[in-house]
Amino acid sequence: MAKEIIKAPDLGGAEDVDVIEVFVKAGEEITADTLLVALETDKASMEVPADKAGKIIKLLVKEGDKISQGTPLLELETQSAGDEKPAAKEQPTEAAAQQEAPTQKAAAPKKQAAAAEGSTEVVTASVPDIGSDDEVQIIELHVAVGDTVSEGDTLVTLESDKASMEVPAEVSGEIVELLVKEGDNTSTGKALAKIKTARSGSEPATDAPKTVEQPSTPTSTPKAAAKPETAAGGEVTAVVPDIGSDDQVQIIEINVSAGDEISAGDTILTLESDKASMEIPAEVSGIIVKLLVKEGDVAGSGTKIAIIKSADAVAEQSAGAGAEATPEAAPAEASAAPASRSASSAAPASAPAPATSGEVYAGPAVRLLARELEVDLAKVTGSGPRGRIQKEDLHDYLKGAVKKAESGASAVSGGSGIPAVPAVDFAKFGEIEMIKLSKIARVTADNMARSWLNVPHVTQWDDADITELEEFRKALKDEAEKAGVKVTPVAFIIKAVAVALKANPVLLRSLHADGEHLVQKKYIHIGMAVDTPRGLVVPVIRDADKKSIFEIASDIGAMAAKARDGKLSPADMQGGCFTVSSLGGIGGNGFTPIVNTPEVGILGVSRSQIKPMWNGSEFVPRLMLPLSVSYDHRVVNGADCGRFFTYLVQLLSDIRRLAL
Ligand code: CAO
Repeated sequence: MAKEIIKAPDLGGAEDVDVIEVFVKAGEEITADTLLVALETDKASMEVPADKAGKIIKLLVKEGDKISQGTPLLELETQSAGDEKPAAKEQPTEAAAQQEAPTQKAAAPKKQAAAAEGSTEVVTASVPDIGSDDEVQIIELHVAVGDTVSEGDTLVTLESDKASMEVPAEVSGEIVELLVKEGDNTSTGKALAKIKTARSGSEPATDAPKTVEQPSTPTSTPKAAAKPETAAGGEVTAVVPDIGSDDQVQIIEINVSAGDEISAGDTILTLESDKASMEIPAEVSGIIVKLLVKEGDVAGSGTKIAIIKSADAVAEQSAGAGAEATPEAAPAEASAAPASRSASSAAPASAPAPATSGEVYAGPAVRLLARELEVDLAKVTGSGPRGRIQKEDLHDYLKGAVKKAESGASAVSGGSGIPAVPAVDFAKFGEIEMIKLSKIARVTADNMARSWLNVPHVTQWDDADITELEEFRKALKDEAEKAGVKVTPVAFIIKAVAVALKANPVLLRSLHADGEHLVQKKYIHIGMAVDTPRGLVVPVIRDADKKSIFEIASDIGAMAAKARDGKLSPADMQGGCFTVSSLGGIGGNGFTPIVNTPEVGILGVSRSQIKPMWNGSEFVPRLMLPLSVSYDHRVVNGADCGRFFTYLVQLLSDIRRLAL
């Protein structure tokens, strides 16, 4: 056992980087690759993994802090030296002098140690030409020391702010040493791992490890587009830059349209090979006059992809030209461009923001996972700070999609071919905050949508005269207190509902899942909607027809308390035949409750108020309780519900009838 301070690794030279998320907490046991924090600069976001296993004693950073290389992140109680990842020693955790030692230097002495052994030789796998001198991040290690790899197996995944790429092994053999770890930065030619490979008899033994030349793969990171070709009229032709191979790769997304105004660096399109995806940025600012390729086409280094009228040319044109066409006779697409831009700017404010991968706010690990799972991150709602997409958001999205697919519903529309509600970028209109839905809220949303889409609802209204009921209830106050219960109107309502259901058993039916039978329930369990800080829950009061008002009042108090304390068990919420949803304690004149399917009826209770009622000779003040009942018209006909409801209103208006 030893205490260590885990510090921020090399952040690619960035200083004062924002900590946007802390993934761990004090007391937590972590492994050597647990993600600790997410960081963000104005250019990129990155997740910092642990390099040691152990128990977190104390966190030394919090969300919102700014950190640089070497900033202490947390205090860790490590188990033993054996828990460390081989590359962890390169992570700066000790003195400042060590922090400054670049990882590549740390790898150098290890090369000496990795000499040829017997009939095997050790070769060093390194980063192939990635098409630029820039550093890229290692976002995933696909191998561990001791793994056997075949030629072509992926060793690591690299990611820049524009592309990701997998680096394959050039030789088959056993990984004897990893020279990098996740989160490290690397670049063309840098060593990644040592692979012990069987030497064929004809090959000379090599004492010194050799650096394996990686094949040129279509996985380069085009940080800057190739110089565009300039044509007359200030138009330039954007081309695919050198992608590190002569291969043609597929265009998987076009990120702009003709008429779009773009800035240098904006992504024009995204290419994807079997090993990498890369975004091709514009080299100049201006207006897209014409796209020369479409999604699904293939492209390679030098392929012409778009004609852009440079910003300078646009400015000159609008300064110099009147209403007439420009003398250089811009192509039709060019003159159409401003028109199509103004058309798009006239689109309604609520029009969905175009979801391009460039607009997605997610860290490299999430992006990688999304690619593996073939999830369009633009469709995933982020719950992290400032809407950042986290791994759990991706999982939630997939779970939802699978659930909807399994229930035969459309993933985006809720089923029945109903058009999807478009996503809106609300942040465009003002400050927003993303609030994660609680599990209860998500379940409620699913249940409500399922009921609303499946159940043909009818809602009927009436007022019950509860003047005498209220007088009686108030008279019971002392007695109820002695019995240790609070009797609100809801206890009477649930009792009256139970009696009315017994007299009208149609409302106690459910459609059988086979679609050919009705299930007639011979018990009367009433669900009661309870509003809690975590969302709406519906505990069930069993055998309400057999219980006294005090017993029901006691059940209401107990169930409501359990619900608000989050202590309801699944059994507490199962088996209901009919639901009562009371907003009487809050207010309102009436509402249309949604049937809690597979139940077939639900009563909505609003707030009672004194109203002038005609008694045959004069208006008298009476306390009237607004009620609404919604029912499933597949099972309950209007007349069935009418009889039930009228009887219920009679019971509440004359509670002596409850005793009949
Ligand atoms: N008219 C006038 N006053 C009423 C009333 C009515 N219909 N119903 C209740 N009240 C009064 C009660 O008598 C109580 O008054 P006092 O404190 O002066 O005695 C007060 O309103 C508060 O009642 P309550 O809400 O604490 O208790 P309740 O038994 O009426 O209701 C429960 C219990 C669990 C149903 C309720 O607390 C609740 O959660 N309601 C929300 C249900 C809901 O969200 N439904 C919507 C579902 S669809 O989205």
